[in-house]
Amino acid sequence: MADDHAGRNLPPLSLHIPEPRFRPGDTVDFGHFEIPAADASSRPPIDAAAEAMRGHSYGLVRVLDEDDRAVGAWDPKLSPERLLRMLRHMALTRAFDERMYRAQRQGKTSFYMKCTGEEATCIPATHALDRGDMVFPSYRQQGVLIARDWSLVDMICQIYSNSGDRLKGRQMPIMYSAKEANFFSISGNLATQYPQAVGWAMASAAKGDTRIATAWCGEGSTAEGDFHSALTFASVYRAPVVLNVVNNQWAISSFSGFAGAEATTFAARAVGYGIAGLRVDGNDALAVYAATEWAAERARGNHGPTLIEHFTYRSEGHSTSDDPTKYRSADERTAWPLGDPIARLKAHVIAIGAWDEERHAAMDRELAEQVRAAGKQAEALGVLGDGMHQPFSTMFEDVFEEMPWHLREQSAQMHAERAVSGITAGGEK
Ligand SMILES: Cc1ncc(C[n+]2csc(CCOP(=O)(O)OP(=O)(O)O)c2C)c(N)n1
Ligand SMILES: [Mg+2]
Repeated sequence: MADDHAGRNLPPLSLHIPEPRFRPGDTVDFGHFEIPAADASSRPPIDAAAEAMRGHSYGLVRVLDEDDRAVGAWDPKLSPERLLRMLRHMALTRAFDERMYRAQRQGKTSFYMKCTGEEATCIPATHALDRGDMVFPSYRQQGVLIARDWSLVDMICQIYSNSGDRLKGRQMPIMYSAKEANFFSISGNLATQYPQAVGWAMASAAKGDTRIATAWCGEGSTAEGDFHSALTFASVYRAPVVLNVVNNQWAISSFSGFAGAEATTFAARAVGYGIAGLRVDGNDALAVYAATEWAAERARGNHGPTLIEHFTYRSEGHSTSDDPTKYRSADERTAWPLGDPIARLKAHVIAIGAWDEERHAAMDRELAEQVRAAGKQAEALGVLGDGMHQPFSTMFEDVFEEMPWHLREQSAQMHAERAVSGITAGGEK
């Protein structure tokens, strides 16, 4: 066949390869990032048509202004008691992260992930939900468990895969599961929690229940197919679900541009699916509370799902296995213009006269001691660095109510082979 383009002297096709603005050693300037005024965003009625909310997918819902005051239509007007409880949960999460990070460095566990700088993306959200609402978290939402006053000892036993670990050492450290806290098991397979949350929400509606579902994933994870099929189902059936995207701008060493951030916002994914989208200052605890409250009320009133993008910054490495100095400028953290979420909430409660530096310092000391004591209690039940604390045979249990023949066979074979190697059935070595 003749080549239609022959002789037309067209330029060769090429691809656009995204490149982050700053690399190690670069001077960081976030001047291109326009921050709207804290009172700039309107608060639509909870039954607003999705298309009327287009602007909210490209704007930035904010509440705390430059003088640390709560302003504008989104001010959730929380009591000082509620603000201080949120502040305490955020500070406890940071203290927990600090200690567990050090525990990993001391060889007590193999792996840990911090959420430093992102505490406001899930703790105020949890405060705005009902305790019965189901949470489908990613691996960086330890703050949800802490905001639901879950036992720190239980969390650390899981991190140490010790004899107190309810999950019997079968999950990677930090992949918690807490049914009583309505906190679904964390999976390392990115975005799987999105279809699960939408499915749970649809089942809740099908049963005529009143509980809604929520999910969190990172901005990088929005590139997964699961994210998109979940949004289709959520839109078609108007599932009662709140879908959170934590845009911390990094997916391990890949910057957000590889998930589409150069072309549009993550909240704007909602526009294509015909659902409500809100882009929120993820370091403003009051804005996150207000957005979640709005979306939860919308879902509970059968007005449909909401996609919330929390714009924030991953202050530290992706995990204890990562070294961010290799791929991004060290100045990004300090130059990030939306500040630190704990410092901002603290400044607000001080500005309204409900708190002061002395009480904050005393609280930090108390929380560090609470985490230390929980760590000691968990350590008494063993640490991962000392070897296995659960009998091998448990690895075949608990999936089926009655163990099927092929698992019985595999279990017997394992015990036989270990016996040949001179290892006892429950032995750890
Ligand atoms: C399906 C799948 N692909 C790849 C990975 C490896 N992986 C683990 S975390 C991660 C980065 C995710 O980044 P993001 O979604 O932005 O979340 P963040 O870590 O920033 O919270 C990748 C690629 C995985 N766990 N699952
Ligand atoms: Mg990310």
